[in-house]
Amino acid sequence: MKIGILLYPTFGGSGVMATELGKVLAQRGFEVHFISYNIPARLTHFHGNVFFHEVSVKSYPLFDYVPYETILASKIVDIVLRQNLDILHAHYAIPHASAAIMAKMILKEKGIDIPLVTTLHGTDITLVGRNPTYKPVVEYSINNSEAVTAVSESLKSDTKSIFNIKNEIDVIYNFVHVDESEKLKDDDFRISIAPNGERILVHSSNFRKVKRIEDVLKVFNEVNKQLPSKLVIIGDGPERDAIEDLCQKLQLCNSIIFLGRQEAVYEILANCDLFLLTSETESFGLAALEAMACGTPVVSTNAGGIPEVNKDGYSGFLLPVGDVKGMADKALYILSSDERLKQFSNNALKHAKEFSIDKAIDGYCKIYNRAIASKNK
Ligand code: GMT
Repeated sequence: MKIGILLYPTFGGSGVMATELGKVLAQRGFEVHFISYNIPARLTHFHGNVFFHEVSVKSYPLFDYVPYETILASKIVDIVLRQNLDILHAHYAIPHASAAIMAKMILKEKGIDIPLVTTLHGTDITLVGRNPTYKPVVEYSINNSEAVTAVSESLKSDTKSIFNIKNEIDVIYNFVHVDESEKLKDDDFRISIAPNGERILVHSSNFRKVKRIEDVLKVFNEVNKQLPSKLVIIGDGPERDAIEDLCQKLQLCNSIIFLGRQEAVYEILANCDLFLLTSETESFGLAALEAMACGTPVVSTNAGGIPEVNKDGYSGFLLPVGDVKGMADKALYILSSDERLKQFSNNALKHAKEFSIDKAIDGYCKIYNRAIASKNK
């Protein structure tokens, strides 16, 4: 089967998942065509059966804003015709599903009826998509896709309550690679970050307001008062300056290490003791699952789909959004005993295995076949 995957090429969860999915599909014999304005961040090596098509964004003096969606729709038409694609899979409704809908209409006039599968990732529904500026287009795109998937039950239910949805939404959880964590243990990392044997807490995100990174610092501050610790922060984004200012204000700069964007995220996560996820809303929380897959337990908020990923009292703990004291207490509970930390680490790894690649791929393959069959009726 030849599939066109439309995605954001950045380190955001939707782009990461779309790239990982494409790589595994390619291993299983699919011909995968990634279509985006840049090479996907997680496409770091050569993979057989994988092709990348760059959407080149050309400006014109008349445009204050380049019409990316129009350029993308034209590119999709071009690639479907040239490569003879069987199916399109859009990750994130805006603008991927909507551009694909436009491409489908153009292709239909040429006698090609290509099916579209749209995967909703979260902010395309909960933050951006529900905004009246986008809502009618997002709703139309969902209702005119041959199949729609959401990455959690929570996101499915949000989508149904925000929009007037006429078709089925299947839930396919995000997946994770779990076989590598032991191989990634690295004493040099621990010594360089925590030379005096401190515990290492970690957070990874794109530094957007929704992540409430100020709470990560506040939780860490409480933990550090009682148990000498270090905090590693992976990622970058709009809130970075504000967070670095807060770090200074709390006089924590000697204990917090900002690593910026990193490719080898698993290597870092596998050598930390506890992951903090303080988000206001999160449809799934892929960052938490990646930590768990590295044997790192998670203290998180209970927002959105996070409870479907992090099991309270088992792989970590869930607390209400903004409950800094509660999160700090639970972090201290896990970190203050070697035995307990080991138990939570084992549980986290075990629970991460539930989110297997095989389950997700089987789910997507069924949906691709169903979408294609709907065209042959
Ligand atoms: O929130 C992010 O960091 C990025 C965002 C995205 O669209 O790339 O992530 C969303 O999709 C991820 C993958 O499915 C989910 O794990 C995240 O929970 C979701 N983010 C939100 O809902 C805020």
